[in-house]
Amino acid sequence: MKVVALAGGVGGAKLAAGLQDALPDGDLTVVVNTADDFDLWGLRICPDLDTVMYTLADFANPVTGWGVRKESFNSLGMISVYGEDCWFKLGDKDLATHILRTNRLREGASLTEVTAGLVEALGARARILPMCDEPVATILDTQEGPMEFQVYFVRRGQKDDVRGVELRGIEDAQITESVSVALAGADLILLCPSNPIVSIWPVLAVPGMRKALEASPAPKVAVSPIIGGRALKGPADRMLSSLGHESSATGVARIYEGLIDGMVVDLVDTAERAEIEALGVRVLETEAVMRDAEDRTRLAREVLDFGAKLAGRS
Ligand code: FO1
Repeated sequence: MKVVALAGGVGGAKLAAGLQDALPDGDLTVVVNTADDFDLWGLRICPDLDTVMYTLADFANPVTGWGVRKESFNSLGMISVYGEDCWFKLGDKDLATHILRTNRLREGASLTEVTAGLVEALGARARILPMCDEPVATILDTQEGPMEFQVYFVRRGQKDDVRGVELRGIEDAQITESVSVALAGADLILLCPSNPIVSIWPVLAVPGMRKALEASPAPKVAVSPIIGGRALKGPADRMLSSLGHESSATGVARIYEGLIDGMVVDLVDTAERAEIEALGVRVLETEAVMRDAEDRTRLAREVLDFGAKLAGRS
């Protein structure tokens, strides 16, 4: 079964790792948010792409979910000796990725091509595609004024209220040939349990993406990142509320209304089933928290079975 999963960072990467384990090699394509990419000290940093890539290639730091495991920070220490503010923790091994990516981009390769090279060298068993090749930047409207995503997320610890979201550069982006081909050949399309506002929405907002998704006859299934009203990780719950959505699985289903055929919710949210089904979305209730590799693979198998059932019905 050919599966395309739309994903952001840590939550999306976890489900993608389960899918990679549950599917035959080569059947999984992950389309990743690149709207939280940014430049630091002349290097192009793509946090979500790297989180997915490191996770699927078994290089990820298991504690943080981002960065490389068994990492050291000597270069960053030296950069701070030069007086720089090292608020974004780039490890020595991780730096190699950013140096090579930046160099290859400067030589003229596309982000899709550069990512494919990195993924192949690291040995992930899935295809990992950026949502687009053009730079897009998430700029958040906060009480402190417009704020770049990584400044909000890392430097200021997600403490600001988000009143609006701008995807700067999105109008000049376009769906890539690789993403188009993957979506056209998909038997199942998944929206991973990533932040619906700043991880999945940028992917959906790439010009041509909605049309390609709607043109695909494959069932589309979202896995709720909100469990019992709370985000397992990150600021998705507070962001949903401050932007006028409900911080619940139903709130997420409403955001995806018209696009998804199915939604996977945690057992603690079974009371929401009727409300979600009223949106024309079928519901799978299961244990949706992924604590370890076993959970990831079990959830992935259940999501795949659910998708296959939906495909059979349509
Ligand atoms: N997240 C943090 O909370 N603090 C960091 O210092 C940090 C460094 C970092 C370095 C490389 C990388 O690929 C990711 C990194 N992240 C860090 C995670 C990342 O910025 C966020 O999790 C995502 O952008 C949100 O999806």
